[in-house]
Amino acid sequence: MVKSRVLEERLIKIYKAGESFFWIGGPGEEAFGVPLGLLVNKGRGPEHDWLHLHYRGTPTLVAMGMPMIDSIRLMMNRATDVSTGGRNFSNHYCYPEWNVAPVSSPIEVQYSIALGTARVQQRHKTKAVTIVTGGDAGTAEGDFASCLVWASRPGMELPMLITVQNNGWGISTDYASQHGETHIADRGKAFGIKTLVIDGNDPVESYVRLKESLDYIRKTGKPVLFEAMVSRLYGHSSASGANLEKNQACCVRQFEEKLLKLGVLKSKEVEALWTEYEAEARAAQELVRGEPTPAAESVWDHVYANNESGDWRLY
Ligand SMILES: Cc1ncc(C[n+]2csc(CCOP(=O)(O)OP(=O)(O)O)c2C)c(N)n1
Repeated sequence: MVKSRVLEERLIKIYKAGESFFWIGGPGEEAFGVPLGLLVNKGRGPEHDWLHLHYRGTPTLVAMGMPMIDSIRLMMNRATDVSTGGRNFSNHYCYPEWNVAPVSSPIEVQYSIALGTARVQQRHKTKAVTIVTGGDAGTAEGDFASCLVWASRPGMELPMLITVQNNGWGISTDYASQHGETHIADRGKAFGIKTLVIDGNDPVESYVRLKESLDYIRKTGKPVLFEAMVSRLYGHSSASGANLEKNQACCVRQFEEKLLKLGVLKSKEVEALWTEYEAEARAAQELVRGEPTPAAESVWDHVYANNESGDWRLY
């Protein structure tokens, strides 16, 4: 959680220093995103979990082992960026080797795209799960409703962990003025989908409930609609300033205080952790500064699946 937070705060500094064009990311969602990343059955192909993340997915990928420098290369639009070759913006990751689908800028389309990989997993009779994430406001889009319909057809249920990270905002529109339902997860009940709402600022609760849900999906092949209440720690994006919102709960500091009180960690160890990750992030930024931006000829790369064999029917 600390590693992901330090990385995201470094991305914001890069934006504020004028070394990037735009920032959007996941600080405030570490207590949900990190447990999710730790629980993924990571790999390529239908035997492994598929991830259809949105633009707040850094904590999940850091927990899966993404090096900090990958995120910084994407942020600084360098040709060395493994996700998009420097052609997309922050947090728009893509890792085919881990079944991580490209993050989409149009919100919510990932919920209907995810149905496809879940259907493949079902057809291959694997124990793998398709995981899809998104925010609360986006659930107003038809793609979210389509996802609930197709994931729950009787006898054809799909192995999907459908998550909503509810931070109470859609840019500047507040949750309370838009939702007649008490919880977004309640919508799943109409489709017979197992639902739950959790405190996404508590990493222990997140881990336990995510594990239970993934175990249930692997066992039954049926979907779960999982709503995690989270913070939006630096506002929506750089478009709203990317400044620390002091009235929002900070899951990293809260968990740190808990571990200090319990004697699991000493304050010196906590300090060392922040310092070590800060040094790693700075060194990565300095290295990336010297790397080239994409050449004009690469403009069509990654528009269609590129692979060595030329066969794009990979699955
Ligand atoms: C189809 C589409 N409509 C509108 C936008 C502009 N937009 C980007 S983020 C966003 C708000 C999303 O809010 P929410 O789903 O709650 O996620 P959050 O950003 O709060 O995590 C909007 C409206 C977009 N990117 N795509």
